Amino acid sequence: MNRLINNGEIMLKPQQNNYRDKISLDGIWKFKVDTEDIGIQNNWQLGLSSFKQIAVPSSWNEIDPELSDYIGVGWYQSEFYVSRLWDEKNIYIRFASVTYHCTLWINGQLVGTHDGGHLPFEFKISEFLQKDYSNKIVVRVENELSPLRVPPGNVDTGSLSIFMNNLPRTNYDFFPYAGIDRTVTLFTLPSEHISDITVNTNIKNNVGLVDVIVNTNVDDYSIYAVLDDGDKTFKSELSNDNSLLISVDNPNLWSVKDPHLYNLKIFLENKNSIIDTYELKIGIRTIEVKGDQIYLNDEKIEFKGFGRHEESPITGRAQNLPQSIMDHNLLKWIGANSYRTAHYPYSEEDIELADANGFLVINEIPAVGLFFDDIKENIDIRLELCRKQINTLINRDKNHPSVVMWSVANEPFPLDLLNRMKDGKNGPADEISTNFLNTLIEDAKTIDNSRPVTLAAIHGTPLDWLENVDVILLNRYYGWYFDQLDLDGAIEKLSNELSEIHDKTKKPIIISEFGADTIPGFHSVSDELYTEEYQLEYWKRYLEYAKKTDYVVGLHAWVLADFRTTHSTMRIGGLNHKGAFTRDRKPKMSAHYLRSEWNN
Ligand code: GCB
Repeated sequence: MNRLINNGEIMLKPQQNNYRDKISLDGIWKFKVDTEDIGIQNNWQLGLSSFKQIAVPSSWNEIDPELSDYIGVGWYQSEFYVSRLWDEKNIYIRFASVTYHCTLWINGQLVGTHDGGHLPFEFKISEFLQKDYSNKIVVRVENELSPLRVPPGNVDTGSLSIFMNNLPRTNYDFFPYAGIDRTVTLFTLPSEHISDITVNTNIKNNVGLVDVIVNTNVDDYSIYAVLDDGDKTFKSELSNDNSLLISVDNPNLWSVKDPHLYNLKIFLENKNSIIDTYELKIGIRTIEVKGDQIYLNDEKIEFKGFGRHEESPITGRAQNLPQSIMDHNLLKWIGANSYRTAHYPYSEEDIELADANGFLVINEIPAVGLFFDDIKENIDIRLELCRKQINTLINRDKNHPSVVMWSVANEPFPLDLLNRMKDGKNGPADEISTNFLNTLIEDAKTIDNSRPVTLAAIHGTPLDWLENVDVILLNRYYGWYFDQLDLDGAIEKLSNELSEIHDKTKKPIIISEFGADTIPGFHSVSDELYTEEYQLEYWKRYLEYAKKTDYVVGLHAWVLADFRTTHSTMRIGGLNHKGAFTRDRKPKMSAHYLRSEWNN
């Protein structure tokens, strides 16, 4: 059986140039649900005899009322021809994301499998293809919730979900959409090619230093790079090893106000002729943590923005470029400069938009709902999945200037969570969970030592877990889940807690979530939960507190827009209503308030 090309280390995003080609397989595919999971034994991999239509990419739960809550097995089928021009080429297929488990057959032959959503994977398929006839592609997708997956579901102990009584039983607060949810691409590579590029930038005495590491599958080669921004061109020396340096005098730095991008083109040569090229957009910038502050290009930076969800009606969690652009426009409108990819990696296009729009992105793996009240073997399974996700995410996004931080988890649940929450104590953690999180932090720093690493911590998180992060992210709901309607008391508790954490850690703090469910159109002249007035007042208090607290270097309101989650008594209409915008992106009162504050 073909295997994944490499374990977590994905290839460069497909592109079209003189040496490479690509075609999209997106469109309307055949689709069949397999509630009894009988497809394999009945040879559905050879072709579906009956079917409905489905869009690729999409989340099947949003487009078929019968499948709204269905997260079992679904089968996809399509057909494609490969042009004669590709005859001698190495041909690959790339899925930008399939949630959660994917099995691929081409012309009835098993090509390979992959686990985990939100990140790309590829298979080499040249040997499975036929000439003069179309090629049949069949994909089995399965999204069952399991405590042994990341993110986990159907968990019985050690987390909040048992009290939420939610359905489907995720261990997290968003809907577990299923399907081929991002684009599917066929692409070719020259047999001798550039396999990876890593760009790091630095600034010394007004010279931008662009360090480029180029990996190839060739033994004897030379490489060089050309950087340009339309106005000026900078070229590296020719090199016979894998590193290049380009110096840029008076560089146009990448910043929030002026997200200047350069085009970097790498040339691979063998015996003086070019055999491959690859282009990417880069920004020259630095990001550093010094003391309890964060610096972009040596200037203190304050994060203003949101935790988002990459979802909307009709497309669910699937790639939706108009929605991405709209969300970026709303972030600009409201005066935000930053967002976190809560709680999974977003599409590559979304991050490209952030590069172009000057947003500071905290990029998170799908490690949400992690719990440790379990046997060591199971915890280790989840650890390995998270490690692979970090590896893949960093490989995918390491060259984006907008990505300024890696988040290795959202709200891992410490043992004894509920008691910790009740008394607000963050006493010591057990060794297993601490080692787990330290391994993830260490991995991220080893793969990429140019960016700060963090995790988003729930109320009651042990301080031991924050020892190795560079920036502390705190999700806090004083005034909503705690101290409802008592915003004075809420802010006092927030301030006391953060001051204690800061005293002990001396690190920068970002309040990475704070919010109140708000039903659009609910109003009251007196304090009332769920009203637009309460959300506005709640966010106002947090903003006022942060303004006067130097070590709070950022606020990410939860959440940009209302989003679909699981059914529970906590979630009216199956939605989390903490958005500044409704799910169809209409502003609530508080959106106008944030806009006036953040544009000031
Ligand atoms: C959190 C979670 C987020 C939830 C949010 C809420 O702490 O990180 O996923 O949606 O709270 O609204 O309860």
